[in-house]
Amino acid sequence: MDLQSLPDTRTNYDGQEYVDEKLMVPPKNLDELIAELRKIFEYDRVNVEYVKALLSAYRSNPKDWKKYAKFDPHRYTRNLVDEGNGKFNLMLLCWNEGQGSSIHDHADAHCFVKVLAGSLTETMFAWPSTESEEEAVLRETQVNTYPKDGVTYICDAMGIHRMENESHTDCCVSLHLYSPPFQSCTIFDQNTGHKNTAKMTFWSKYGKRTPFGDKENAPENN
Ligand code: 2CO
Ligand code: FE2
Repeated sequence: MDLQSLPDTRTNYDGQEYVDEKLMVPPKNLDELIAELRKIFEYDRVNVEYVKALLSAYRSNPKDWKKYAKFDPHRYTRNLVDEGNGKFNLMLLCWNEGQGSSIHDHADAHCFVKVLAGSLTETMFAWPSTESEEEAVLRETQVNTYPKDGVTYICDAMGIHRMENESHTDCCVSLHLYSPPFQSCTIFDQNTGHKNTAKMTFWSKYGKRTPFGDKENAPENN
């Protein structure tokens, strides 16, 4: 799928009805948001700014998403909400106080994030140099904290990142859309730049705990 920001003209484009953010109708609830996302991602090219505007326009309501919000005391959880007719994976990530991810890429996919509760801190890093095999500390490029209803976007061209709930008192819930869907990513050691592959797993799917013994439920190490 060729998913990209459009040039300024935003014309001659097969997803015409989903180009102009000013024509976007705010979704009243999560079901309306999902219905709209499914329509948008039917097209081969998607306007990243339009998707960000749509996610921003949805006002988080815990009634909509609480059935997907499952926490684990030891690591953040990934909870599948919708498979977007094969075009994307939409999921709730649940972060207890202090929980965070490793530093990772997004496997050539596009990643949209909307905070539903609490706040989430993103630290971005430049890709480690591929020219030398020498160990090197990853170079930090940006740190941003997104509050409830905040939206952000990343793809591999922009760098790699770590996400964490830095709060000592509040948990965080965030909605993530990945297109195309992916099942593994590359993780990086901050101090050396060394890489590893990490399998991505779901703690629950459609509100139901992924069964024990299911290979899908192997420990997640991202
Ligand atoms: N990409 C991580 C994951 O899907 C979460 S950080 O936000 O992109 O587990
Ligand atoms: Fe990520």
